[in-house]
Amino acid sequence: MAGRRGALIVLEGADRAGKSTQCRRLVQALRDGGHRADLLRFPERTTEIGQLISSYLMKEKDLEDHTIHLLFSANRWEHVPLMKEKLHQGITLVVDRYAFSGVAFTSAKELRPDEAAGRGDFGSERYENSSFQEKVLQSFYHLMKDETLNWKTMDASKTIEDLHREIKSIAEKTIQEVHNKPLGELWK
Ligand code: Z5A
Ligand code: MG
Repeated sequence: MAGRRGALIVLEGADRAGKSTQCRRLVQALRDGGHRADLLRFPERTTEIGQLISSYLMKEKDLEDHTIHLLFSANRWEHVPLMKEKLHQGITLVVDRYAFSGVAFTSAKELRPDEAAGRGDFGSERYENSSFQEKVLQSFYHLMKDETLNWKTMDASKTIEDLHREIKSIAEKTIQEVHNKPLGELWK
């Protein structure tokens, strides 16, 4: 409907929580329900900045901590004009990680930089070890105290189907609630 904006729906969480699975399912379900919806992910590895980030995560490249932090941030900023345009056009954006990951991962490094690298058992990418992920989680809990953002917590141990139903229902409600509200700005 004319003048209705889309909602910005971000899924955040620890490694392997099921974010990508749920983002894909949500976009499909929203489209099936007649909504206009697009999927975005960060890092978006296809841009030049994204390729640098990807080689850092795959440990092919070493980058200084501030440098990689700013590259993750730049990778989001390079998509902001398109994101705003889509939201104004009434397209809901389902985003697989966003600026909260940027804060949570960098601040987890600052807590104990010595533990940031070199542990196995999770996956082979940088950051994929359980003690680091625990710090990331604490950082997410801290960020969730910001009541200006409409956070909902999901229990990622539920089945894919149950989580999908919950997330879809929250997303549909949110789309209705924000459609005539102006776009806000994060951390301003
Ligand atoms: N990072 C950063 O440092 N700074 C930033 O600014 C940003 C990111 C934006 C890469 O992110 C890294 O970048 C990440 C944060 C950092 N480092 N870490 N960790 P990524 O998003 O590309 O990758 P990831 O999030 O680490 O991992 P992931 O593999 O994408 O996890 P996921 O998307 O949450 O999970 P999934 O792929 O949907 O599911 C994983 C598996 O579990 C899969 O086999 C599913 O079928 C299964 N699954 C999913 N849900 C369930 C349920 N409910 N039950 C059982 N099994 C399930
Ligand atoms: Mg993922």
